[in-house]
This record gives sequence, C-alpha cells and structure tokens, in this order.
Amino acid sequence: MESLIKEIHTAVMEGQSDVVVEKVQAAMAAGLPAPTILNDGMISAMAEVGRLFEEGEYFVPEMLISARAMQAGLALLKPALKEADVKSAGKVVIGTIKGDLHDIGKNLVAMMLEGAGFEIIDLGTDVTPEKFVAAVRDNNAQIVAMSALLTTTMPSMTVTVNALKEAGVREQVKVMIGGAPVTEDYARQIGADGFAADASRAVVVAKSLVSA
Ligand code: B1M
Repeated sequence: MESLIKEIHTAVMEGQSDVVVEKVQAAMAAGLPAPTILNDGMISAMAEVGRLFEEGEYFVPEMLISARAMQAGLALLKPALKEADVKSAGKVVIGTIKGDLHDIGKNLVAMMLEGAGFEIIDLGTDVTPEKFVAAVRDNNAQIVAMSALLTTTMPSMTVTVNALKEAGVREQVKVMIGGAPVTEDYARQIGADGFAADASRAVVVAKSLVSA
C-alpha cells in the first residue's frame, strides 16, 4: 500500500502521466482512500516540485509535465474525492486578461492551484471584465486570478478591478495577478490583494489570501 503511494509520488515528480494513471487506478482498486492518494501521493509531490523549482533544480518544463501528470491522476480521483467530501481550499476564478491569448503560464498556475486543493473556474484567454464579474457572482468565488503576458493588456487588470467594484462584489473576493510583465508594485498600484511571480508562489499567495 505504502509503496503504491510512494510510486505515485515519484511518478508525479517525474511527470510520468501513464505511470500516475496506472498507479492511481491500482491504489483505488486496493481500497486506498482518495484523500490519502491525493494528499500523500500527489499534493506532497507537487509541493516538492514547487520547492525544487524555487531552488533552481526544476524549470518550467519539468513543472509543467509534473502538473500534467497530476492532472491525469486528479481526473481519476475527482469522483471519489467528491464522495469523500474533501474540503475545498477555496474557489478561484482564473483567466488571461482581455486582449491576451497567452495561456501556458495561466494553465500552469491553474494546475498548481488545483493540485493544492482549490476549485478552479477557468475562463480561458481574452477574458473581459464582464466575464470575470459574472463568474465571481455565479460561482461565489473567493479569489479572482488574472494573468497578463503583454504590457499592452496589463491595463485591463485595472479595468477588471474597477468592474468588480462597480458590480459591488469587490469586497467578497481577493484579487491576485501575475504574468511575465506584472510586478508587485503594479499589483499594489491597481489595488490587487496579491501578486505571484510564478506558479509555485501563486499557491502560497492564494493560500494566504483565503486564510487572511
Ligand atoms: Co507572445 N509575446 N505574443 N506569443 N510570447 C511574449 C509575451 C513576448 C515577451 C515575446 C517577446 O517579444 N520577447 C512579447 C510581449 C512583449 C510585451 O508586451 N512586453 C510577445 C508578443 C509581442 C506577442 C504578440 C503581440 C506577437 C505578435 O503577434 N506580433 C502576440 C500577441 C497575441 C495576443 O495575446 N493577443 C503573441 C503571441 C504569442 C503566441 C500565440 C505565438 C504564443 C502563446 C501561445 C499560448 O500561450 N498558448 C506566444 C508565446 C509562446 C510567447 C513567449 C515566447 C512565451 C510565453 C510563455 O508561455 N512562457 C513570450 C516570451 C517570454 O515570455 N519570454 C511571449 C512560459 C510560461 C510558463 O511563462 O506565461 O510567464 P509565463 O507564466 C509564468 C509566470 O509569468 C507566472 O507563472 C507562470 C509559471 O511560472 N504567471 C502567473 C503567469 N500568470 C500568472 C498569474 C498569477 C500568478 C503568476 O496569478 C493570477
């Protein structure tokens, strides 16, 4: 039993999706509880990936393939996790800002957040302020997460923050932003609650925002 969890852990760290699928199926068939497989096998592996990334031993490609491997395992666990009533870390509405089609970093952030137990409502790319507002209302989200890769699309983040205020929902959500040209200073300037420079930091920031 324990060795299956270890094998899942290693396969997530090494980004071996097919092995993760095979071992998660075996663990479920062996009767291991879904939260144990998730927490001890997968989330702990992603935490390790995040640590290795911060230490410069893993790079974006490794993080991305680990995240994909985790997604493959998560897809199998999802129905069982619902039954087991695992408490969500919070709901996050995420999207790449209006005018911007870059989604690799945003997807990575969404995957890492999902891996850390957040429920993700992914609005995709080129997301208008109106769509962000509607998604916050419809889903009763705790966090709005915006990504921008172009200096020309960054101002849409301010427009979205203002749209949340105008719609009267700004007080019920925390806003976090990121993306290559985005900075901590910029986040402060536009009245966002948090900024993260990369996907592993995004998990830390999101956790601190929901517990604040
Ligand atoms: Co574009 N592009 N691109 N591009 N592109 C950049 C961003 C650019 C820097 C390239 C360059 O000139 N050196 C430049 C922007 C210049 C600027 O504004 N300062 C640029 C440009 C100019 C353009 C076009 C305008 C080119 C053109 O058509 N003339 C055009 C715009 C299209 C549009 O969006 N409207 C365009 C198009 C494209 C492609 C479609 C071809 C493709 C995107 C494919 C896709 O995403 N599906 C593309 C790509 C691939 C890039 C580069 C090469 C790589 C981006 C990437 O995926 N990085 C990029 C150059 C670069 O960044 N060095 C470039 C990997 C990814 C994992 O990192 O997205 O930074 P990143 O995400 C990181 C962090 O930023 C952070 O975490 C992630 C993981 O660590 N993060 C967050 C991201 N979002 C976060 C949110 C958070 C927290 C952290 O909280 C909510």
